[in-house]
Amino acid sequence: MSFLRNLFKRRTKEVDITICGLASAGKTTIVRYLETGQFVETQPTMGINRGETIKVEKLEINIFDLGGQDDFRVLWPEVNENSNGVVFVVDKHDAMKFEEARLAFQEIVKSQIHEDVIVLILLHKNDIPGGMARSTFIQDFDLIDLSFKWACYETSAKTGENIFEAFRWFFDQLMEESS
Ligand SMILES: Nc1nc2c(ncn2[C@@H]2O[C@H](COP(=O)(O)OP(=O)(O)OP(=O)(O)O)[C@@H](O)[C@H]2O)c(=O)[nH]1
Ligand SMILES: [Mg+2]
Repeated sequence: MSFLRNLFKRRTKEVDITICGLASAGKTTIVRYLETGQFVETQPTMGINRGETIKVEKLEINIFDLGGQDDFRVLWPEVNENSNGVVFVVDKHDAMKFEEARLAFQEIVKSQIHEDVIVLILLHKNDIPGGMARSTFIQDFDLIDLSFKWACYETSAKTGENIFEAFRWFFDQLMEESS
């Protein structure tokens, strides 16, 4: 019996995650950083980009990197509906598009994901000085009222700041959820 239990314990679990956010927020750059451990120049994502499957302990993580341009946002609901975790990326310096980002985020949490989905919000491009402060962002983005398991990190794919910490938290939650 314990042999069987060990056998099952060792089996990997496959999870799907999506990376959403407005165009140019930095989604693909973050995915490439996760894959290569360094900053890589990217092209805008046309539609959906299926990234590499990342293996973390017992998890096999399929990454769906979504194009943020207006035309591609119609594709988000279907992918989000099947995902175990959502990463939402916001360019902390793009004040003009902040409201648009907030509405896109609200749409996801209100109608595109089921209740046990893990939500990671990245206030991104933190290597550039200034931009929205994390505490203001948490308030203005209505994160406090969120009924999901969530966390918000300030990140940079130029310096790698907090990328490991943010995804460590995210993958830990996904592991807990799927064990
Ligand atoms: N300074 C700085 N620039 C970044 C960072 N991350 C991404 N960028 C830049 O932001 C621009 C857009 O990056 P992408 O990763 O292609 O953005 P995206 O969110 O995937 O955009 P779409 O695919 O169009 O939705 C590129 O010029 C990146 O080099 C960062 O942490 N710091
Ligand atoms: Mg992209």
